Amino acid sequence: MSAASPTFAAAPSSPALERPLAARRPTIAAALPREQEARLRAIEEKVAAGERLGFDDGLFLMRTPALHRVGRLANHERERRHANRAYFVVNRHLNPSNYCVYDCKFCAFFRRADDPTGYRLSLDDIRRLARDEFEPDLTEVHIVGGLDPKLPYSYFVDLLRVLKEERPQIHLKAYTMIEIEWLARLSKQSIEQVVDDLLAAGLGSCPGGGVEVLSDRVHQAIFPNKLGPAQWLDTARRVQQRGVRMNATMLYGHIETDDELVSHMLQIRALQDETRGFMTFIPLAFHPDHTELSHLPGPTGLLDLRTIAVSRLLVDNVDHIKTYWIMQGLGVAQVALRYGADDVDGTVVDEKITHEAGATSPFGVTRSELVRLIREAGRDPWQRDTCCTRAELQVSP
Ligand code: V47
Repeated sequence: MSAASPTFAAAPSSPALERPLAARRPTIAAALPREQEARLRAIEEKVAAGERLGFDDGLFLMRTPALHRVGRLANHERERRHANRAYFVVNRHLNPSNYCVYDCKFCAFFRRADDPTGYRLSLDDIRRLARDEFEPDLTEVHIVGGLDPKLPYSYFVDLLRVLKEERPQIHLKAYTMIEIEWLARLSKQSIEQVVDDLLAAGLGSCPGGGVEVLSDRVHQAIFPNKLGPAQWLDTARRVQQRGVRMNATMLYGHIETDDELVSHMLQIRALQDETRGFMTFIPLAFHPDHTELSHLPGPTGLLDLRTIAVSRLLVDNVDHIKTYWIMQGLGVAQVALRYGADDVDGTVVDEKITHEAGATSPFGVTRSELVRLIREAGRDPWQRDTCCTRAELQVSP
């Protein structure tokens, strides 16, 4: 089912698609000049006193050479909230179609309408998949796909219904704000009506993808046709007010600046103050292969760890920080559990979006492998349900 990756012409020359000079990353150092040392101490004291960090604090943490101190601070905060637990879920991904009307420059997964390498699963395909291929201990299906103009509104609703008919116990984490807004336009209904239809069909919660970076500049440069920051926030607010919980992601390691990442985290934090509907915050590491941004190097392991740590410290009102091992790699994910992350997503199975863009991580791991990796990192593996309302220690793999 997985289609061959498309190739793109030579890297675009537009300055908007380059990394800005302001995005240069610091080198790592243990000792700091006196003024910076005082600044970091002040932040450490704020965290110890339970005081909220601000924009300037976040920017300092994104730039200080003392990365490992930032990690230690985030780890302290993570252990205060979750002790030695590392949560995971037994899940799999389902991408119903890769045809998409949008053409985001960071995406290698989508296909244009006339591309023979595209695919579209029928509802019968999905029923067969659920019947024959879903693992017996699966608790969550993560559903996200392209905005395929050939699929009617009823398909998106019936897809949930079919899965619930086959496997009623499984939680359906389905459709990003991009899809929800598309479905509202497609059906000429309000966001609220769409959410009600999806809930009636079996929607459990929404995944956090599609937000990318909440910055008008980045929006214009790399995903101008898709929802921008204001519309994404408005849609998320309305979906949460309808009673649906969701995650929030942040795509980093492309053309964004540190200011834009910090601003993104604070915008999610501000919405969470209002709605309390976000379950998990998930930094997503950009993979450049076969995208229109393939001239960019993508993030390093150090940026992965820094982004996790700063997320833990800034997004103080979202309970969980997830290291998405598919994108960050299993090795970084293990270290991230000591840099602020308390969740390692899941078994995943059949991941396509990142692998189309050159990911070298496995397509999924078994539950016992995930348990082993968590234990090796010195954490206690706690299997959870999607909304983390139930979690239990895994005594044996
Ligand atoms: O929306 C697309 C991103 C997202 C690339 O909610 C890319 O629990 C890196 O949102 N390199 C899909 N990232 C994945 C996602 C997700 C993953 C795990 C858990 C949850 C959750 C959500 O991946 C897309 C987009 O933001 N993406 N292309 C790329 N080349």
